Amino acid sequence: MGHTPMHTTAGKGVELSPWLPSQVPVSLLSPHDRAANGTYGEPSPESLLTAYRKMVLGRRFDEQATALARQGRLAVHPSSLGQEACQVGAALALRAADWLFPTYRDCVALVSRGIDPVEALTLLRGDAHCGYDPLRHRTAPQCTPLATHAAHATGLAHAERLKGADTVALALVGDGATSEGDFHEALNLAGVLRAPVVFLVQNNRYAISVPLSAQCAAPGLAYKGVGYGVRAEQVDGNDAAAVLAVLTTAIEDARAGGGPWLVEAHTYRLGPHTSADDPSRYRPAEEAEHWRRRDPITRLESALRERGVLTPEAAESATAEAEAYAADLRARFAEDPDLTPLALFDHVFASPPPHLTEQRAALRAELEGR
Ligand SMILES: Cc1ncc(C[n+]2csc(CCOP(=O)(O)OP(=O)(O)O)c2C)c(N)n1
Ligand SMILES: [Mg+2]
Repeated sequence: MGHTPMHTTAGKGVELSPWLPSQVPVSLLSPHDRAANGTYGEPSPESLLTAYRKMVLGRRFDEQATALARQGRLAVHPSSLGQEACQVGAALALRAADWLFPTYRDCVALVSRGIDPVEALTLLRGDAHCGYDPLRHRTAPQCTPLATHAAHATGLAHAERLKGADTVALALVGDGATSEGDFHEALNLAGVLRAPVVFLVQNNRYAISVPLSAQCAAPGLAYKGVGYGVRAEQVDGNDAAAVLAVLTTAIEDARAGGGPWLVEAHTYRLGPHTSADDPSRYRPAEEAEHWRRRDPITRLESALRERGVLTPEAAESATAEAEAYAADLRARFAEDPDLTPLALFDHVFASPPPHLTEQRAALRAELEGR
């Protein structure tokens, strides 16, 4: 696609259409408007089956993590329930050498990338580090400060291109995070550098208890791209086929030199903000019910069954695989982690400043009972 930025010249208008998203979200499983689907080819039956298995696995993992939080084995759990199509789509659209920049919400994206589930939950278990090796998995630590990782993704994408690699970076961002200054700075820089970075906004309608309408007046979050020269699209975020198709197009276009993309996925957080929240206090039950009927797993499952791609045996085997995965996670969480307090100082500075060296020595002396 590769659009070149055009600036307004006196007396001449600017053709905005190349930058703007489709008027209605792209949907392949239940298309409202086929024109909106444009050039996004339907993913292969094999890749949709893979997405289905990973979504079933991801949901079971997520339910298990919520249970572990209730048992006090995790400090808290920000569930991905309802957002599996976005997170699995993101993981599957990336190549192994690409980089993922996730938030606290995105554990299902982590395990879908092949990160060990115990490692994916390590941070929430009270460890100071992210639990997995970011370099090995080409996955940044889960980011809790909203949107700061959008700038990191832009910087990494730009740096990789300077090194001659064809890496793409994908940053997962929440709807609330698109109101943060860091998000706008990252988009601006990405547009100027034409960095190979894709921002996927999981618009789940809420930033904790704040509905989108109370914190953003834009006609849609995808429209935030045009102001920065970032190509934008919007997609039905509960339609795994559409998410996979749009993200694959965006990622491959960015890789080919087409510049950055902003993709808004319309979805819904079916559970609480975290295991410490009660969403019934701020959102109507009918709203959650409406979205429950658009469950991304049920929708993909029905479509694949109708097409004869998913047999009852294959569905059962996906469920059995997910059960075994959860059982293994439970077993490995039954023991307390072996925390090493001194590790707090690792991986922060290549050459630690003197005051940290001193603090490390003091902690060591305390641990040794000196
Ligand atoms: C810079 C910053 N400000 C405030 C917070 C507190 N906070 C944590 S999650 C959250 C809501 C984020 O909402 P959204 O971006 O929509 O993501 P979601 O939790 O819905 O996935 C807020 C305000 C934070 N983590 N970082
Ligand atoms: Mg949100």
